[in-house]
Amino acid sequence: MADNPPVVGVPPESRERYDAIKAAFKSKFDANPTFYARASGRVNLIGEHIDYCGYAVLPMAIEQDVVFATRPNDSAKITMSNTNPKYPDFETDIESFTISSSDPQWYNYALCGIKGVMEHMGSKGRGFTCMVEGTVPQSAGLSSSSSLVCCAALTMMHANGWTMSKKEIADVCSHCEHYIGTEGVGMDQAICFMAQRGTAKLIEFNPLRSMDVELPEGAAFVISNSCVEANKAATSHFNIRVVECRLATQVMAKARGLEWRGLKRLGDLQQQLGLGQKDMLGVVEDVLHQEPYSKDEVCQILGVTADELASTTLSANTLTTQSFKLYQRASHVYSEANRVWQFKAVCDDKPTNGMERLGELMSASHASCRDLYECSHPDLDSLVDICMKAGALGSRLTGAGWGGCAVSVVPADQVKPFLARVKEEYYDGTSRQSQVASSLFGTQPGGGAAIYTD
Ligand code: ADP
Ligand code: NG1
Repeated sequence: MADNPPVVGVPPESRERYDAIKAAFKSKFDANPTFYARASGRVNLIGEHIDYCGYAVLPMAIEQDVVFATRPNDSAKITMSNTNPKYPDFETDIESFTISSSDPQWYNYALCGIKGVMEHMGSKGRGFTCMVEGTVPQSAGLSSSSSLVCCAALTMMHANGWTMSKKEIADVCSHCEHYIGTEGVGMDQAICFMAQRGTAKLIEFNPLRSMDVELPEGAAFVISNSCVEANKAATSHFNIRVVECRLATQVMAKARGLEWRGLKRLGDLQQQLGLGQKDMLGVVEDVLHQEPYSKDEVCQILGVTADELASTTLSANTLTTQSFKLYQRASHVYSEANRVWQFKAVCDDKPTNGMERLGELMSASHASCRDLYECSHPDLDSLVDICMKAGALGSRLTGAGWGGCAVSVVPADQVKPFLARVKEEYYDGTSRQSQVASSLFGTQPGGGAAIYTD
């Protein structure tokens, strides 16, 4: 079926890699895999930290991916091994496993995808043995964790002969990472399944839908990793931002006389008020103050106790957070949501200065992430500055931030000198030098998750 993740032969250009994964499987399990699931990472071109507020984002899939070489069996066990020796083997009974949110071990991400599919299908299904290999840089904002979750979900689905449309499995996966304690929802899993080679996608939520975005000819997108790792599940930065956006929604809803308890996303507030995105910046100015809100003040405004706030708004790892920057976070979200549509309009209209316009929007996005959302990192800021001096027309952090990668738009004929200069100024002569090959690379819109067979 056209709308399901495709089941196709291993692409000839990837044959060598898949033979190596197959050999690793054979040497570990003394049998051959019967299929391979693959799910790629992504780079978000613009629209950061707004998916969980209900706003559209604009990512594309990258070549780097996660592969599960798999052999289903009737043992009622899931057995996972990883080609990277830093990840220990794992085996569990399919009937009963728990996912620890306080210990984001690699296999817990896989279990998130497996559990999500089991619950959706209402069946435990059959067991399988798999060898996992991943090439997505980790904790770098390129969605390695979601690739692992989505790949495991796809494996579980195919191993059991179940089928789901791309949208259905993306929806299932978008909630799976909650099992490991991350409050995010949407972008990574949607692009993972809905990506198409050659085009970026504008992705909208509720309901999930996507539109192709043709990037300007002559524009290259280059990823550079600051090499500062930021693990979402092991820290509370990410969930604090989700909660700050919820609180901003609720405080503004209350000020505008709306029933605030049911409102969790800044996008829902906009809908309820029937205003445009830019008008929402006026509401932020009118209602919210720039000084951080204390927990007591928020409780007072909403008329709830701290315990009630915990159940209406907070997440497990934000229960002790005492200070919330509501004005700054809401200002970022509404302005960033607007930049996504401006970016798409430039791609659609193809003005002569299209690349420069995209660059301006990307740089404005970075400034907003850095100053209002405070999700950057000093090394990442300095990498973005180096990219701009090296000839980028715009450069910004991509993904969750607090480290990880920048994405820059560079005229295609300038990529070579750009790469040389960024290498020289950010990587050479530092501890990052040895990682430069996997940290600095151009990228093209890649394809969506798929099942490959020999
Ligand atoms: P990202 O921004 O890359 O999604 P996260 O910090 O959310 O970063 O997730 C990174 C975690 O995902 C790693 O610490 C690891 O547990 C898991 N992971 C990602 N890729 C792999 C892989 N190829 N093999 C095993 N675990 C992986
Ligand atoms: P990464 O870069 O994978 O940590 C996270 C969220 C996205 C999105 C971005 C910020 C998850 C699984 N991923 O991405 O949905 O909110 O941060 O734009 O929660």
